[in-house]
Amino acid sequence: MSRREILPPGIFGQNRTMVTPHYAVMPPEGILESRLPGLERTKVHFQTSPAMGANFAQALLVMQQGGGTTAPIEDGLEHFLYVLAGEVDCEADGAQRRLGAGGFAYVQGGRRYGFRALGGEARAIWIKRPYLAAPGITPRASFFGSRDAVPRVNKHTQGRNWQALLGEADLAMDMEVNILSFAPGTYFPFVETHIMQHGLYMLEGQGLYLLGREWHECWAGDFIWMGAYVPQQFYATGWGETAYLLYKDVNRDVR
Ligand code: UGY
Ligand code: MN
Repeated sequence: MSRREILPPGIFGQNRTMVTPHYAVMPPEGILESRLPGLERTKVHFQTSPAMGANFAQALLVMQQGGGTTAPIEDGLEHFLYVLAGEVDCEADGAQRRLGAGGFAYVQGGRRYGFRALGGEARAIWIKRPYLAAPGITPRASFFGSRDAVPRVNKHTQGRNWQALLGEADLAMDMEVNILSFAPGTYFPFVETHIMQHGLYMLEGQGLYLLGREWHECWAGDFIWMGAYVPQQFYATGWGETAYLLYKDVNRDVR
């Protein structure tokens, strides 16, 4: 009997999953599905939630043809929906948009919205959290956008570009969602340690992620949660461009 036949897969030598109080690395195959009332023909693969220590929830939604919300969502939270594949018909605050891959919707806290995969199976990243109001600040209204229409900005590091899907330094927002892209071999100029948390979904490519004191290998489809202050650094490997979708809580004081 070969070694492969006697060992269950993914236990010795090849298990990349790591969940600690400060961060988590989760390859997609181990993230089992949930079903939720109000979502039909939709598998919800929760990647993080307050149960992990996160100040937001993030899930991969896999919607069958015709799947999605059965009635408008009204949970008091702000939402972000980013389509990875397929087409999703979304209605938010009375406006409608068919979102293809790279299309997204931001839904202002407490506003009604819904979505359906009418053109076949669709996959999307779903982020939600309570909106943190701030004195004298008017919250931003719901809006739609698309990855292609958001400028790629090179801030400082050669080979590393930002797309700020929800804008940047907008005090009306308490979160950002950015796409960071890396040319092969690119790495951060320093190890970051900051108060903001992250939810990271690897869109394309691969690399090595430093979290705390350990390096983790990450591939497209993986999820990473980074808690506040976790030391972080990324080194893109492989031959093509690497990109990840990155949630970040911003613009609010300690409470
Ligand atoms: O903006 C950020 O905090 C980003 N540079 N962090 C990260 O990619 N881990
Ligand atoms: Mn960071």
